[in-house]
Amino acid sequence: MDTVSGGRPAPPRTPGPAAGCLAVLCELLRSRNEFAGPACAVLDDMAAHCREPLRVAVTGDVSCGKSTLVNALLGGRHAAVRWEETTAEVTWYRHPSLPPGLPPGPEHRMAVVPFPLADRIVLADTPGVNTASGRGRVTEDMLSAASDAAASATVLLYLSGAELMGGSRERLRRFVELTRGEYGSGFNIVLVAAKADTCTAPWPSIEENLIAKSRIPGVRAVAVSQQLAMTVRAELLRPGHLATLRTLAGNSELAAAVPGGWHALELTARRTGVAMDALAALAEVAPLPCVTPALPLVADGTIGTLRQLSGFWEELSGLRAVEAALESLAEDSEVLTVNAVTGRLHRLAARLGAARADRIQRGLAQLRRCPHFVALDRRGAALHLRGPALRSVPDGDRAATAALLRGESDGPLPPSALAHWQRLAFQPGRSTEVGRVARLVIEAASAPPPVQAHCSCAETLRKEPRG
Ligand SMILES: Nc1nc2c(ncn2[C@@H]2O[C@H](COP(=O)(O)OP(=O)(O)OP(=O)(O)O)[C@@H](O)[C@H]2O)c(=O)[nH]1
Ligand SMILES: [Mg+2]
Repeated sequence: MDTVSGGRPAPPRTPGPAAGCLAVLCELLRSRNEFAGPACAVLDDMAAHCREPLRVAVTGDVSCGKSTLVNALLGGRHAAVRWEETTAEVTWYRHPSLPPGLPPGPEHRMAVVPFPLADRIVLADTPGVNTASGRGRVTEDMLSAASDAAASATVLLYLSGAELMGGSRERLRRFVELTRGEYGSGFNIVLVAAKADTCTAPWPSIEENLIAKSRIPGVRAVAVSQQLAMTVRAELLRPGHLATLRTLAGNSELAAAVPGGWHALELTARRTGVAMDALAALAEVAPLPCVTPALPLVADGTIGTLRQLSGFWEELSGLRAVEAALESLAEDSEVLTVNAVTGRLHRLAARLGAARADRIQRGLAQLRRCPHFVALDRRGAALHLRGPALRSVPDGDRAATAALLRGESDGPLPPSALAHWQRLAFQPGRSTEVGRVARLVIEAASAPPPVQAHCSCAETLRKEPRG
């Protein structure tokens, strides 16, 4: 992870030049008299959305462990965690150097925390979607087209159990609609099989099942024990925990009782005269199913220090996989953010009536001619290469094509890859998205990357007659 000295995060990264042009459009619209009133706040937030690192919201049912995961990602106990409905508002955790900004909606608040990924993401903790108190409405608003806060986050970390219930599928489907770009979406969703330590099935099979059940192309899934992740990242491990692990590892009767759960361990501990408070202290920081795989490594000396234990549990917790997914999404922050904010602008236009809608549409049409947007179109297509619709393209050809579309390769596309795309571009019966990607690849293979040094969006947009 990128951190500057002292463990502080590197300076925040903005999504990129196309998002910058979209921010200019939002700011110019906001400065016009005809957009005075409630639309101002929404346009302000859209401009901020374009200028901040990737906005990620952690969502899911009440008490599924959202705040625990947020704390693990933040590396400290910032969000309250309890075994009952707890989180009552949306909190956006942001890099200390970002402008303070205004919260995207009522019942949202901002908090400054220098967490490891703060240079690449802004992280929101949210109330559970199915609260008894009704506070989940603020989260549902972020996922519902009718609200100004809809798609105020670009990426969802959606927590569920090992199964994806109907309500969750419907929410995810709506979010895809809110944030989809030209080439479809789903690339901006990470399904988290939460409290995976409580599941008996192997974690990889849970992840595969979630992806299949979501029926959303492009989603990723990670099984996570957030409790273990928080223990490691919030540095809650103490020498006493390691000493208790050694006691368990050195006593075959006790070690055999651990997989049976707390009750079995308690009975055995009482019989063998082992102190219960030490076992309870260990179980508080590490769910017992995560203790089991550590025991042989403690016994054979592979885990001999707190640092080694911490590294082992960090990997086991699934947190690194979540961070890897977020880092990879942050690489596509520009295209994902522009998709989300463009959708927000279209929905605002639909609510504001014909004259103002026309003004917004003219601005967006102008942006589509901007060289940064042409480049972005290609990056969007590169993102689509990761999805299942293009699995027929061999891996090597896919990698070469992605590099070409991202402007990262100088060389020509291998002839085999070009032939593949030519076939896909004009094959009848192909989905329009596949055909569109294929035609973009062919265009990119024959035309140099668009010049990105300068665009005149801001000047052109400013010349629009004032209302
Ligand atoms: N077994 C297990 N329990 C966990 C895990 N993560 C969290 N918990 C427990 O689940 C309970 C709820 O955790 P929270 O993080 O507050 O859940 P939340 O989703 O933020 O809850 P709300 O804010 O009320 O919606 C707490 O008692 C946590 O200790 C985990 O990975 N495994
Ligand atoms: Mg919470």
